Amino acid sequence: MQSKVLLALLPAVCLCWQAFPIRAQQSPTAAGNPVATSRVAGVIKDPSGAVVPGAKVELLNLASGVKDCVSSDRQGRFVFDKVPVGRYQVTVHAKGFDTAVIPDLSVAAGSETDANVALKIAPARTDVEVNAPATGGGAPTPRTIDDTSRAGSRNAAELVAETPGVSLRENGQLASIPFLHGLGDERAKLVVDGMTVSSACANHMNPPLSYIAPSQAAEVTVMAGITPVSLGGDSLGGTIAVDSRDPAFANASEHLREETASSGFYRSNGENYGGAFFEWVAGRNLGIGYTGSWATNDDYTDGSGHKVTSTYAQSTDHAVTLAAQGAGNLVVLQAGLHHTPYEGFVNAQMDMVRNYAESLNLHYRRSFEGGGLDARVFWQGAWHSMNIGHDKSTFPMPMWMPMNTHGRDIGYSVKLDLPLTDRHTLRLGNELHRFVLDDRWPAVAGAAPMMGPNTFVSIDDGRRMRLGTFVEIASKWNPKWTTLFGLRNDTVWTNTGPVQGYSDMYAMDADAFNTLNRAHTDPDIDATALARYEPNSHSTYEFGFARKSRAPNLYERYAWSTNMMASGMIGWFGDGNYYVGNVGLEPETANTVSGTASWNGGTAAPWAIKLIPYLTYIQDYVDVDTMMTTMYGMSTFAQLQFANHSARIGGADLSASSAIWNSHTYGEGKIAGVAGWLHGERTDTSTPLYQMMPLNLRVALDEELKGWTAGLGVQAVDRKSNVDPNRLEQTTPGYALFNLHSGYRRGHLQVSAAADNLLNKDYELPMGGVNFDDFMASGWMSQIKPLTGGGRSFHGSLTARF
Ligand SMILES: [Cu+2]
Repeated sequence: MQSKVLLALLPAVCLCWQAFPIRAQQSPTAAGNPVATSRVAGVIKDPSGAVVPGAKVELLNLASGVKDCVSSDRQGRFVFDKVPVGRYQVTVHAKGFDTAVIPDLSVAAGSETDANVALKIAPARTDVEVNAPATGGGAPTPRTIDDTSRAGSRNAAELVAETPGVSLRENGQLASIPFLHGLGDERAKLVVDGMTVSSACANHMNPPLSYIAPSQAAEVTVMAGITPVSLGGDSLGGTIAVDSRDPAFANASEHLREETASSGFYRSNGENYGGAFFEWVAGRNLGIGYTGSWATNDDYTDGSGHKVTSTYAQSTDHAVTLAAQGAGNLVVLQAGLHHTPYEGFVNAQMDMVRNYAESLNLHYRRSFEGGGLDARVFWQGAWHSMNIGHDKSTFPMPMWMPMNTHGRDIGYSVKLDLPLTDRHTLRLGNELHRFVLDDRWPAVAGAAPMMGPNTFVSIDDGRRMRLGTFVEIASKWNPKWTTLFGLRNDTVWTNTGPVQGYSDMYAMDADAFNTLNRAHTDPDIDATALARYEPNSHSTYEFGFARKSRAPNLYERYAWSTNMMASGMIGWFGDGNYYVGNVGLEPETANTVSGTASWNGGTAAPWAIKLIPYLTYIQDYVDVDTMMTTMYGMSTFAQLQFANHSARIGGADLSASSAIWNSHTYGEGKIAGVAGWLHGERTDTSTPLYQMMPLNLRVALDEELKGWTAGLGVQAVDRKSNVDPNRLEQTTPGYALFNLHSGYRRGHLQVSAAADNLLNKDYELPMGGVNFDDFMASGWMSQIKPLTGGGRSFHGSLTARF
C-alpha cells in the first residue's frame, strides 16, 4: 500500500494527445525510497501478423494515474524501462486500426512483462470525437470519462456536451436530451451498456441516458453524421453509446482482484449533492461487483437571482454485475434498479412524481484470430408516474392529474466480425428491439366529465418492434486508403389497442381512432459508403454518404385526442404546445453527405485541426401542422398535429487544439476549441426547424503539472434568431459564460473544484424551451418566456480508489 502512495509522487510528464509522445522522467521517489521497477515490452502486429511501426503505446499506472508513452520502432517493438511494479493499462493507437487496450497488466519485480498486441483493422468512420485525434479521424475511439468530467456533469447526457456536433435540450436535471447535428431525442440512437430502450413517457421524461448516472459511466462514444450501419437503426443524427466499466479479472500473478471506489460531490447552486460507491472482486475466471449512486438537488437560481422552480430532482441507481471468462469467452450479466422519487420539469405542464425501472442485460463475447462474436439479450421494465409536483401545486389553479405509464423493452443483438482476407473485414449482424407501452390516466374524483368518471386510456398495449439486419465490409486497400460499405434493413411494426376517454365528451375522437386500421409495417433501408484517405501522417480526409431511416414512435402515430387538456399532456419539446398524433405518419429518411478534414503538426509541433461539414436532406421529416392556436392571458399556444414534411439541415463543426508550453517547471499547457454552426429548415415552407442550436464556441485553456490540473473555459453562444413559427418558438439573445476548474490527483485520491458561470450571467437557453412554471404561477396570464440557465455555481468533488 505504501508503495502505491509513493508511486503517486512520481512526476507525470506525458500526456498522450496528438502524436506527441515524450518519455516520462522516471525518478526516484520524493521520499528517496527505492521502488522496485521492472520492464514492459512487446511487439505490435496487424491481423496478417506483420509488425506495425509508429504505433503510440501508452502505459497508465492504475493506482497513481501516472502515464508514459512510447512509439513502436521499425520492428513494431516497444519498451518501457524502469516501470514501478503495480497494475497498468496499456493502450495502443495506430492509424487505420481499432484502438487496442490491455485493461489490466500486472508488472512484477524482476522479469520482463510481455505486452504483445494484435491490432484489428478499423472500419473507416466519421469521427466527431475531439479528444481522440491520435487516430487521425479513424475509429470512433471511446472516450474514457475522467473524474473531472463526471464532477462537471449533472447527468450522463452532459458527459458529451462538449463534443463537436452535440447540443443538449433541457429536459429535467437527470434527463437532458442530446442532439447530433440538429437531430436529437429519438432521431439519435442512444445506447447504454449495449441496451436500446425507449422513453416510456409522453413527455420523454425518462430517456435512455437517464438510466445511467455519471458516476457509473466509464466510456462514451459519440458518432454524428455518417455512422456505420452496424451502429444504426433509428439513428438519423448518429449514435451515442455510454458504457459502464468492463469487468477486470485477476491475472497470472494475482490471487484476487479487488477494486473499490467511492465518491461524493456538492454543487452550490440548487444544493446539488450526492455520492457513489463501487466494489469489484474477481478471481481469474469469475467476478462480482456492485455499483450504486444517489443524488439530490433543489431548484436552481438563474443569473438574475430568480429561483427557477420545478428544477429539483432526486435519483438512486443500483447495479450488480456478474462476469465469467475462460478460453476466449466472456459472459457478463448485469442487473439494474433505478428509482427517481421526483423530478421537476419547468418546461412542461406536469412533473415526474415517480420513475422506477428494473433491467437485466446478458452479454456474451468471444474473440478469435482477427475477429469476434458479440451477442446480447436485454430487458427493461419501467413504471412511470406524472402529476403536479410540489412547486406547481403551490400555484393558483393547480391541477391534480395522475398519469401512469408502464413500458417494457426487450431485445437482442448478434454481431459477427470475420476477417475475409488481410485487407477486408466483414461484419454481419442481426438485432431486435421490442417496446410495449401502456399509458393510463386514472379518473380524478369530482372532476367528471373533464377528468372522470373513467380512466383515460392514452395508449393501450402500444407496440413498436424493430428487427434489423446488416452487412458491412471494412477494407484497407493500402496504407493510404480505407473504405467502409454497409447495407441494412430495419423492419418496424407498430400497433396499439383500442382507447377510451375520461367520459363521453372524448367519445368522438376515441370511436374514430378505434375504427382505424392502426397496424403499420415499415421496411426501411439504410446504407453507408465512406472512404478515408491519409496521404501522410499529418493529414486525413474522409468523405461519405449515409441514408438512414426512422419509423415514427408510438405517440407520433397514436396520440389520439384532440381535446385541449388531453393534447396538452403530449409532447416532448418543452414548448408548452398541444400535440395530436397521426396514424398515417410515414417513416422519415435522412440522406447525409459529410466529410472530415483533419491536419496535425506531428511530433515537432503538437497542434491539430479538424473540420466536419455536413448536409442532410430528410424526406418525410416528422414535423407538425397547426390545427389551431389559443390564447391564455398574454401568451399564445398552438395545437399541432404530427405530419410529414421535407427538411434540410446543413452545418459544420470545427475543432482545434494546440500545445502552448511544455516544461518541467510549468508542466504542459494546451488550448482547445470547438465551434459549431448549423442551419435547419423545412424545404416546403422555408421556415426554420425547431431548436436549432445557434453558432456556438467553446475554448478551454488547460494546464497539467505533476497531478495538478487547472483550466479556464469560455462558452459563447450567438443569438437564436431562426425560430420555428409553428411552435411559436421565441428568439434568445447571445451570451458568454466563463468557468474555472482545477483538480489534483494523489495516490488514491482525486479532488476537484470548479466554478461555473463565474460572472453570474443571466441568460436564456436556446434549447431550453419555455418556463412553463412562471406562466402557471401567474395564473396562466403572463407572457411566457424562454427558460433561463443557472447562475454562478461552485462545486467540489472527492473520489477515492483502492
Ligand atoms: Cu412522463
